[in-house]
Amino acid sequence: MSHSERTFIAVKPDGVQRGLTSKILARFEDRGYKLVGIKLIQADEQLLSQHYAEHVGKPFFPKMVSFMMSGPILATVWEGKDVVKQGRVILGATNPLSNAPGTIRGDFGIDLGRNVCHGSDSVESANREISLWFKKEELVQWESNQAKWIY
Ligand code: RTP
Ligand code: MG
Repeated sequence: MSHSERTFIAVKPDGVQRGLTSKILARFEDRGYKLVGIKLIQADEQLLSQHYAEHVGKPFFPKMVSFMMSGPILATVWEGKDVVKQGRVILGATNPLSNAPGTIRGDFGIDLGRNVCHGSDSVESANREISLWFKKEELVQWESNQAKWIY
């Protein structure tokens, strides 16, 4: 069984500083998604302006960029069936008032800005964001040996 759909999930500076990275990775692993890329990055304004190109010029943009530069970001790429849409479900809604418990944002935050994590909002965004944050050789294609380990 192989699924090529991939998404870009990032733990934002607040999530890294609060020590939530392992919990966030666990939610994707527990759901059955495959980690194919991971690194800690101190993002600069240029990268963030490209990443959030759709928001350049909006009133909240400068504050959002300075928050995203306030510490390292854990950048990850996950692979699996419907991972883009499912990733957004695992993250929770943008509006804190719509966040159900059980989602990352719903469990770990109440703030619209400091919302712990980012997830690509479409397959097109995912492909664009993955190529922005990762070099091709930083993504690892691998197969699980679980069938050989679990009887
Ligand atoms: P993200 O891109 O970070 O995963 O968040 P998202 O898709 O759920 O939300 P999006 O609309 O892409 O907005 C990007 C980030 O901008 C901040 N934001 N502030 N009105 C506001 O002050 C406002 N609206 C959005 C949020 O931190 C959101 O994560
Ligand atoms: Mg977004």
